Amino acid sequence: MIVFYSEEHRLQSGRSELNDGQLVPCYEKPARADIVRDRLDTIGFDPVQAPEPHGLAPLERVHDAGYLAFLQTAWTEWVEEHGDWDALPLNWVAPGMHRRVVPRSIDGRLGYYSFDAGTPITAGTWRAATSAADSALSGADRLRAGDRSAFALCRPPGHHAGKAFYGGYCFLNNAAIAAQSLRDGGAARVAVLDVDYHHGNGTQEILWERGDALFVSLHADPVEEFPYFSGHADETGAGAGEGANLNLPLPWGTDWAAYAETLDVAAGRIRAFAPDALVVSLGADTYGGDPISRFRLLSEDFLRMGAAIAGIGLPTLFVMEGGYAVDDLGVNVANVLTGFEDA
Ligand code: FKS
Ligand code: ZN
Repeated sequence: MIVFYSEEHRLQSGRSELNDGQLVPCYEKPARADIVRDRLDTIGFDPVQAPEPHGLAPLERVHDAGYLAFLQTAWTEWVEEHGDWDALPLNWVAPGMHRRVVPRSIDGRLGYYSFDAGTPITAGTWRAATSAADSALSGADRLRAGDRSAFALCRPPGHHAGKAFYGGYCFLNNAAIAAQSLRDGGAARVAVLDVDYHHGNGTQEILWERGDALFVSLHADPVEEFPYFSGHADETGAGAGEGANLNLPLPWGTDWAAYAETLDVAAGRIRAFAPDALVVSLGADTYGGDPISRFRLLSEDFLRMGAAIAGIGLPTLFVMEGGYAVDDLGVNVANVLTGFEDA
């Protein structure tokens, strides 16, 4: 399984996020990708390659042009206004207010295009985010060339980013961009399986009306967990996409026994959809030791997760999402990949 990884991930290194009422050091930090890379080296996993640059076109297939333009200039505009400190939004639209007019003010536009205060835009955000999308796109290229699997070690992550919004540490939706690229490369149908602890609200929004792309997600129930306003079981898609969205919310405290049963349900739905390829949004924040999450998977459970995903029997692109127990993240992510390969 080829691994795509870009050193440019380091350019996204935010100083702080707003968490539990305090500005705290960002959980989503460069050490996350480093430790996964190191672990793959240690176990002698398949080669790591830098991604090919794919340019703007494949991003424009998924994201709004105005949003992409905003992301490219936001940092420069912010620094001119406020100086050299992470750009964080402070205001959002509420019911009865209006989104008709895109604010000219950079502060107004940060709020317009985001949904949380945990996702700093920094000097290197655009380059890091595009390098992650390039890794996902390079992985999709490998599947198209006939590989059984590939791993895109993306950072920053992507599954909370929608057509025209960022949040939850995500700017460009790497998984959706890869899925779209597989479609454009000739796959008639694709499925995205999201095993990150948090609901992939961005992927859901992007694929909501799509009958050619199935989105299936296991995640902490939004009644008690971020992103709170997306991820309920009755969200099933609309229009041509009605029935092509399956949310499987699980309670805090979920362990492997309950998780595995639900993963079976997910696998059954994916097989019934009969896609040509599978994209896995791979977060390891379902781990019991994760500092911001509340599931109870053990490191060896991730081997079983990889084997279960292999059992779906599809060409599979793994795309890195969350996971914040940095010391154990390398082992947990590598376990999914080796569990898949050894199945
Ligand atoms: C905890 C607050 C948590 C934000 C959580 C973001 C999760 C991001 C992620 C991704 F995969 F995108 F990285 N706030 N008190 O793990 O889903
Ligand atoms: Zn997550």
